[in-house]
Order: sequence, then structure tokens, then C-alpha cells
Amino acid sequence: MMAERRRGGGAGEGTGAPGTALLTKTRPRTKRPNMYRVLLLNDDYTPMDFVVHVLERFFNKDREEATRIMLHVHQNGVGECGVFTYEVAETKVTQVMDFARKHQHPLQCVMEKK
Ligand code: TYC
Repeated sequence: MMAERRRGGGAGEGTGAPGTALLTKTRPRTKRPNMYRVLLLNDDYTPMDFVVHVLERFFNKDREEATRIMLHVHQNGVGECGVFTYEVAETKVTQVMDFARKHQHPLQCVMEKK
């Protein structure tokens, strides 16, 4: 007697026209996106104030945090500006590289998968 378990136009059940019912079992699937670190690299020429400005402007850091990250990069060669999804990380890298080039500084910004 129970020809179909469910009926009535819910997700994945087709149009409800006669003979078209598709019985599907779904469960909610939330998958975490891959995340990417955006890194600044040290060099001998880019002014410290410029790097602090980059961290404030593109990574929304306050002056104190921006200065801390800049000094970390200066002393260690590399440092993390933030962690983002692929598209956001790619956009940050492009923005920083374009901004550095425009001001004729050799500052390098890269991304790496976490
Ligand atoms: N080393 C640079 C200087 O002494 C400062 C600097 C810091 C440059 C961080 C790049 O990502 C950088 N002027």
C-alpha cells in the first residue's frame, strides 16, 4: 500500500507530476573550505612605515598589531598577515603587490595552503 515513502515537492522529489517521483535521502553536508595564509616577505629596501600601512590598509590591523607583524617579518624574514579562503587570499596578494609596485617598493606578498 505504501508505494512511496514521501510525497509533496520537497527538495529532491521532482515535480510531483504522475510517475516522476524520485525518492532521495539527503543529509546536510557542510564542508570547511581550504584556508590559505597570506605572508609578507622581508627585503632590505621597503620602508617600515610602508609595510605598517599595508597591514592597516589591506589586513585591517590597528597600528600596534601592524607594527608587531612588520617587526616580526623584519626580524624573521616572513610573517603571517591573515588566513583566508582561496579567492580572498588571492585578492589580498594582488592588492598588496599592485600597491607595492605602484610605490616602487620590492615588497613581496605570497599565499600558502594551511
Ligand atoms: N627590512 C625592511 C627595512 O629594514 C622593513 C621591512 C619589513 C620590509 C617587513 C619588508 O615585509 C617587510 N626597511
